[in-house]
Formats: sequence, C-alpha cells, structure tokens
Amino acid sequence: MSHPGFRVIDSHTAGEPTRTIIDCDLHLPATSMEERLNLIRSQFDHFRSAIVREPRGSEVMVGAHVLPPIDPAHTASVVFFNNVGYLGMCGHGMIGVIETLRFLGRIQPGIQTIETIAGLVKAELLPDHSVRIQNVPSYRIAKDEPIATRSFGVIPCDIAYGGNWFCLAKPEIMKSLDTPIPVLLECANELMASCRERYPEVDHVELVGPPRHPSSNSRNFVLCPGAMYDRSPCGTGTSAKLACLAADGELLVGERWIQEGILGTAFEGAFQWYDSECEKIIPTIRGKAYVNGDTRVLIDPEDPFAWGM
Ligand code: PYC
Repeated sequence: MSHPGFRVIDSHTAGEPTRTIIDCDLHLPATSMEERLNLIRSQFDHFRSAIVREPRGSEVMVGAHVLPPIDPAHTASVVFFNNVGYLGMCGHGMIGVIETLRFLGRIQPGIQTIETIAGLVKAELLPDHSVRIQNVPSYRIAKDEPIATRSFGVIPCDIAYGGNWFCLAKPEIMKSLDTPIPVLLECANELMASCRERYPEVDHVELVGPPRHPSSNSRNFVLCPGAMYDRSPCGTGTSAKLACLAADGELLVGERWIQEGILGTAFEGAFQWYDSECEKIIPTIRGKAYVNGDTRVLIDPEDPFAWGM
C-alpha cells in the first residue's frame, strides 16, 4: 500500500513510552468517540500496528492518535492503543500527549479538555511542565474477591475501574523489593486468567506492595493487555487504586497519595467525590513526561513489515 508516511513524536512518562501520531489525515466523519473508534478499528488499524508493533515499536509502547475534537469546545480527541488493541484511557499516555503538544508549541500552561473513549479528561499543563490530569469517574465493584492462582494460592482482590478495568491484589511477593520481574509477571498473568472467568471486562492486573522510597505511599506492578508490564505507576491503575482507598476510607478528599511504579518513579494522586453514596470518585494524577524523539515514519511499499508485524 503506497503512503506518504507520517510524523510521530516519542515521549516517556515515568519510564513508560508513548508514541503520538501527529497531523495524520484520517477521514473520520464521526459524531461520537465510539463511532470514531469503530472507524479507526475497521479502516485504520494498520496505523496502530505500524507504530507500536515490531519492527518499529515494541510490546511496551502505547500509541496515541491526536485528532480534532468532536465537540469544538474541547482541545482535541485522543485514541490510545497498544500492541493488541485500543485503550479506553491511558494516564501516562495523556501526560505524554500533553507534553508533546507543548513541545510542538500547540498549547500553553493551563487547562485542556480532551475527549477519550472513556470520557472527557481535563489535563492541566503546569509551569514546570508536569501535567495534572483529572480522570474519568472511577469506582470499585468488588472487594476482597478470592481469586485462585496455580502458583501463588488464593489472593483476595478488588475489582475497580479507573478508565480501564483492574484487578488489584496485594500478593506476598510484592512485600519484597527484590522479587524478580518474571515472578511478578507470572503472578499477574495467573490472576488475569482466573479473574477474567468472573470479570471478563478486566484487562489490567495491579499488584500492590510497600514503597521503595519513604516519601511514597505504595508501589505497584501493572500488567497491561498485550502481556507487557507498565514501567510507570499507571495513571488509570492509580485512579482505580484511589477509588479503592476512598471506598475504604483510607484516603480523604484532597489528601495526596504518592504511587510508585516498579521502576521507583512516581505519580501524585488525589481525589474528589463524584458521587459519595455510590463511592465514585474523580481522581487527579500528576506526573511528568519527556519528549525523546521526533520521527517521520516511512512506508516502503516493498517492505513486507512496513505496517508492522
Ligand atoms: O497509565 O493508564 C496508564 C496506562 C495504561 C496502560 C499503560 N499505561
């Protein structure tokens, strides 16, 4: 398929990469994000595989289409994706997209409103280039559900939504800072398989344990759809965690929560009630991204992997 190519900007947020497609002229005459997603999925999925799958991308990469907003009152609409499909929301990715728009000179410090598949997200670019996002309403639907694993026994888990669906667990292996990543992956994969028998909507597993740094509240390890783990503390995972803390009365409105990821990098979280009776919250997550690439993707019609593997 002959194509003139397109521009992508790479960034990372707390170690987790985002590759943002800029000014790609997709014809998407949609009146809702759902319709837009259906068009992208059915007609333009090759853009996803071209930039996040090998040979250009990798399993860990999250991609973002930045598109004109459906409602012109907003800054943009963003569709996030990874090696296996599309994400309702992506916290680290949103921080990366906002820093990318700043890098391009398209936004100044202040508040942007961004349409995502999961709903409207507010993003504030702060003068130090950190970004605070106000995520979609987040909530827990199950507490201490016993989930059986083959190698790690039965683990009580919470099921919560933070823009994506999470199974949150505190397995013994997270108590040590030295548990090897393959062991964490094994535990998260076993929980994912078992949990999805009851909660098929769950596509992320968040293992939670004590922090590495005394100034943090907790450390996580997040398994994403596509079988790779998040290098950052996961914005939507932190939102789901805040929903659990709020429901348990372990965090108060406006109180700061420092969530470390597996690399030791951190996001700062807090919440307001969206509906206290239903224990639904509006989480805010603050983090920082760095732009580390400005690339033209070339599509060689002779290349069998021009659009990814
Ligand atoms: O930061 O929300 C997030 C996220 C989801 C998947 C990877 N990162």
